[in-house]
Amino acid sequence: MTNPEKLASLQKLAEKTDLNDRALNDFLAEKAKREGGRKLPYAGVSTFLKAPQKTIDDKPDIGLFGVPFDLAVTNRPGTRFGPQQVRQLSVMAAGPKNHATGIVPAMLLDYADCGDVPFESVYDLDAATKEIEAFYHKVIDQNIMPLSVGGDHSISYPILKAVGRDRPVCLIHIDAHADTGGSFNGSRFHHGGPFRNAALAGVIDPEKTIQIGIRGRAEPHWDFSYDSGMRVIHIEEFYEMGIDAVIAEARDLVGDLPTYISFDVDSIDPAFTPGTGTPEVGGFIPREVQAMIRGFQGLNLVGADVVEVSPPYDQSGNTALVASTMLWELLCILAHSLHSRKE
Ligand SMILES: [Mn+2]
Repeated sequence: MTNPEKLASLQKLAEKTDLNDRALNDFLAEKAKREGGRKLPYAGVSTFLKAPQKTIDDKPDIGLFGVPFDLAVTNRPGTRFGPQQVRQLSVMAAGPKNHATGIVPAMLLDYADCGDVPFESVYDLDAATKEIEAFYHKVIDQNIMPLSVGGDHSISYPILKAVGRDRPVCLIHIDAHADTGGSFNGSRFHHGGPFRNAALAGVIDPEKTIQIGIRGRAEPHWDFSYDSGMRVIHIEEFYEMGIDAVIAEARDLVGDLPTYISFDVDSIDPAFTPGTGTPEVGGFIPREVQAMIRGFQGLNLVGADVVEVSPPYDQSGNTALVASTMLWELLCILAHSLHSRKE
C-alpha cells in the first residue's frame, strides 16, 4: 500500500475542481453560468461541434453550414444525409480545446451552426447548384466565414463562386480524386469536376492550387489539373516526401494569400472512412490528415469544407466521426486565422 503521507497528498490533489488551464477554466465556468449548467452531450438537438444554433442574420464570425445534397454523384448516393450524421457524431469530436495546438475556438470568436442550405430545386442539378451559390453569396455578404459539411463534392464549386467572387483564392485540396474532370453524361456540375469549374469561373487560381492524396483508376480524367498548373501530390509521392515536406510545400505555394481548404473523406483509407460514394483503397490514416490541417495553422484562410460522408455506407458511424474530427481541426485553424487578422 502507498504510504499514508503520499496518499494524503493525493487526496488533497483530488479535492481540486479547477482545471490547471486557468483561462479555459474561467471561460467554461462563465459559459456554464450563462447557459444554466453543463449540457448533457447525448440530449437535445445535435448541432455541428455542439455549436449554438443561429441564422446568418446573427452574423457569427464563422458559420457552420450543412449542404444536404447528392444529385451530382457519379456512382453511389447518400451524402444528402451527411450533414445530419456529422451533427450527431460531432458531439464526440468537439473541443473545447485542441489538445495538440492549444486552440480554443470559442475563446477566439463566435461560431454557430447556421443550419442547412435551403433547396427548392431538388430534382434539377443546374438549378440546385445556382441555389447553393446564391445562399453563399448571402453568407459572404454578412461577412461570415463558411465552414461547410456536404453533401457530395460538387458543392465546393458554388461555394467557391461566392468565396472567390472578389479575387481568385488559393486552394488546398485533400482528396483521393483531383475532381477536375470535364462533362460526364451531359453535365459538368458532377462531383468529379468542381475544381475545373472553379478555375474556369476564375474563383480559384489553378497555379495556387495543391491537391494532396490523389490516387486510383480515375487518374486519366485529371489532365486539367496538370494542364492548368495545379500541383498534384499523389499518395505515393506524399509518403516519399514525408508529411512535413508536403505541409511546407503547400504553405510555400499559397504564402499569405487568401486560401480555401477542401477535405474529401475519401482521401482517407476506406478502412477508416468506408461511408463514402467513391472509396479508394490505399489512402491516409486519419492522424495524417489531422497533422496536415494543424500544419496549415497561420495561413490566411477564408473558408473550408468537409464533403462526401454517405451515412448509408457508414454502418459503424466511423466515417462521420472521422469527418467530425477533421471539421473540428478545420474550425480551430479557421478561428485562429480569422482571430489573428482581427487583432
Ligand atoms: Mn472529391
